[in-house]
Amino acid sequence: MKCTKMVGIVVVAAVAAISAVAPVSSAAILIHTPTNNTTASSFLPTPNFRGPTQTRDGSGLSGAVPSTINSVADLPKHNEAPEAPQGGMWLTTGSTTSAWIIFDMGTPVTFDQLYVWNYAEVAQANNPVPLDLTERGAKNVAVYADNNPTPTTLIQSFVFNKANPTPVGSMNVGGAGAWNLDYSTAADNYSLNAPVMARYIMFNISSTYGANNGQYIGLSEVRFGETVPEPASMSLFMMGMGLTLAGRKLRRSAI
Ligand SMILES: [Ca+2]
Repeated sequence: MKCTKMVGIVVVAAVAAISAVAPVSSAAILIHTPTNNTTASSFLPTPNFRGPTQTRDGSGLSGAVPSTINSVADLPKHNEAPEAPQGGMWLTTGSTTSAWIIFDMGTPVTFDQLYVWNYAEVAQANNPVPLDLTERGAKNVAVYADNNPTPTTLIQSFVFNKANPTPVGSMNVGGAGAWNLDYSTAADNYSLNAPVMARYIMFNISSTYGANNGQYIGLSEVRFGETVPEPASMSLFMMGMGLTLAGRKLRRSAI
């Protein structure tokens, strides 16, 4: 009888200890990157090339995109020097009031999170006054997704935030070519009401934040997230379950 009590105390203490070290948050997010087969209704050609694949190739990002994150804060920022906006973003041709971009994931993937770095061009080198070209960012966006190359299944509609670039370093407005600072823009996170499994994902963009400098529409970078149980907390949970079951068995044996 004394032995049974001791076993019970040890098991309870062990389970309590495991619970104490288990992470509070039990979710991690897998990041899915579209393939290079990403297309759009239009894009600026060379020499100002801003093709749709520049939303999936990491261009403009300050670092590599992790394969797993815990929150949007784990994603790198988009850094864009005003002299070289063609390096890292997608932009339609001008006089465009709506646009679409279709991401081919290569194979059906499950996603329940969108990560969007909206269009973050700040100014042009030859302009004495900075133009707010973040107005070109996608605003009203309907997300379609299924396994058709042109998806027809409406999943959910969003209002994307306008990019909010933060200057890196001190502002220099000394004249042409003097916009020599970088701008840093964080990703925004939008959650779907329920997970979706699809190969093709389309953003149908019906508005922007303004018509500054010719009514273009663009995005800087996009990723899709899949919320999954944290493997570490799952194994700790299983260990706890195992100890509890072992304790019950021992108690039964002692009786
Ligand atoms: Ca980019």
